[in-house]
Amino acid sequence: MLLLDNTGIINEILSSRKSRLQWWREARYGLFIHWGLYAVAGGVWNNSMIPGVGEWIMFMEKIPVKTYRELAKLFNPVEFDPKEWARIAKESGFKYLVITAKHHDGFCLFDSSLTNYNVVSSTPFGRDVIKEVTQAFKSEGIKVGFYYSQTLDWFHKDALGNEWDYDPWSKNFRRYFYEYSIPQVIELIKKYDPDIMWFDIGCPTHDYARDLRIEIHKANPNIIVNGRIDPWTIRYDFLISKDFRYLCRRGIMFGDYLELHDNTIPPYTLECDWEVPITHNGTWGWRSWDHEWRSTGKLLQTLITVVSRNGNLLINTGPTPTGKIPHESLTMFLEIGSWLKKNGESIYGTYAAPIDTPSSTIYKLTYRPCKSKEDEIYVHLIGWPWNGQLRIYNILQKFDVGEAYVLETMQALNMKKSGNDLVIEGLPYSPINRLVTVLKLEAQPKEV
Ligand code: JFZ
Repeated sequence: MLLLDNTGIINEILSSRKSRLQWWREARYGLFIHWGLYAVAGGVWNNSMIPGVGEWIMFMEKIPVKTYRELAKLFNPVEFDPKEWARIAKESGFKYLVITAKHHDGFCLFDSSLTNYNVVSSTPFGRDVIKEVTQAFKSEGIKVGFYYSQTLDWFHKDALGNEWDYDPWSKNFRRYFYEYSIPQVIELIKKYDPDIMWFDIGCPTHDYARDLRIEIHKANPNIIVNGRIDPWTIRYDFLISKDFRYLCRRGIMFGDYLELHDNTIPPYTLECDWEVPITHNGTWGWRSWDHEWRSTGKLLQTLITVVSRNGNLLINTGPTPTGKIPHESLTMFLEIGSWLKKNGESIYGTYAAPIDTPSSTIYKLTYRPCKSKEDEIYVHLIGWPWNGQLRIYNILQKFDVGEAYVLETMQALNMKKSGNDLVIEGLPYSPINRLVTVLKLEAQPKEV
């Protein structure tokens, strides 16, 4: 009987996915924030730098709950200003935010009625971070999502993960999942009204994922859920097959889109909706000693490459224990934001171009099909053609190109046909934009 009851709502969840995702597909660029008690540790424990990402320090050092929870008494981010975070995000061109409401350590960055192990009840700071951040970002027109660790919880005796404080054989995962995890997710939805629920690691089985998804849909059918709600077993198959197209077919069950492995860019276009989370340096949560920051140019190229293959990029920053966004992230975010102000139309609301482009080209294409006028093809010059000529391969197989110009200057460009290729001529001998120059083509699809 239970299955028959579920069939209707599951069909509703699946059939409404395309419309639910529309704003998310157009958004393309999201900000990921990992913040919690681990920021106080900052990757250091007992005067040693601890290997592994900062938010995993409790696990890496098998820190007992009674010791780790003492960090809550030190959590007092006196520089925390959610309106400043939101202004920076707006200026940086982010269209959505995902912030850790509860990571694997079990500490809640919101005022939860299910545990006092939360930022309001257990810290001298005493403010509801999720509430203030959600209000500030929504005021800037930025959609808001919550990261929630639904399976691992090193604080809760029945959750998976902590086998140094708790006997694994005495755990009752079902009790944790149905009496704590799902109720806390619904508490987040009812109190703070998120647009996305971002799960992690995966539920142990399809049944858990199904039941969690059904409760979310009942609470708010418009909430987008990422692919890591689905069982982690699917990922293991991928690790063997290394076939991202396999993940597209098998990886999305109760999630709305495929969540790729951290910092993993597929080498080709994926036909499904997908997102990849990436770090700016070597960690998600703050590490005081981690100065291995990726360059702005590298991260902008990553954004362009991801969108050119139909994906969304979720780029992370781990705020300091005082509540500041690291200045290296701030600088990078604003540099990319400045580029997006001039070239954002080549990213937001664009897709992979239906053109067979060799992998070694110095450019990446994005594409916006248009109903009422020519389609728009954007050519992102990752490299620069020293001889002033750019060959765009195979584009004339599918399109007639009417006009070509430099997007940010509107400078018209000469072009000539060469078989199925289009050759742009008269480019200056040095890049117009020091990061990435974008050309725009007005293209009419050929009748097939
Ligand atoms: C998880 C977390 O453990 C980590 O702390 C961070 O929050 C990251 C965004 O997500 O790490 C993962 C999760 C999944 C994979 C790899 C790392 N995976 O599917 O390979």
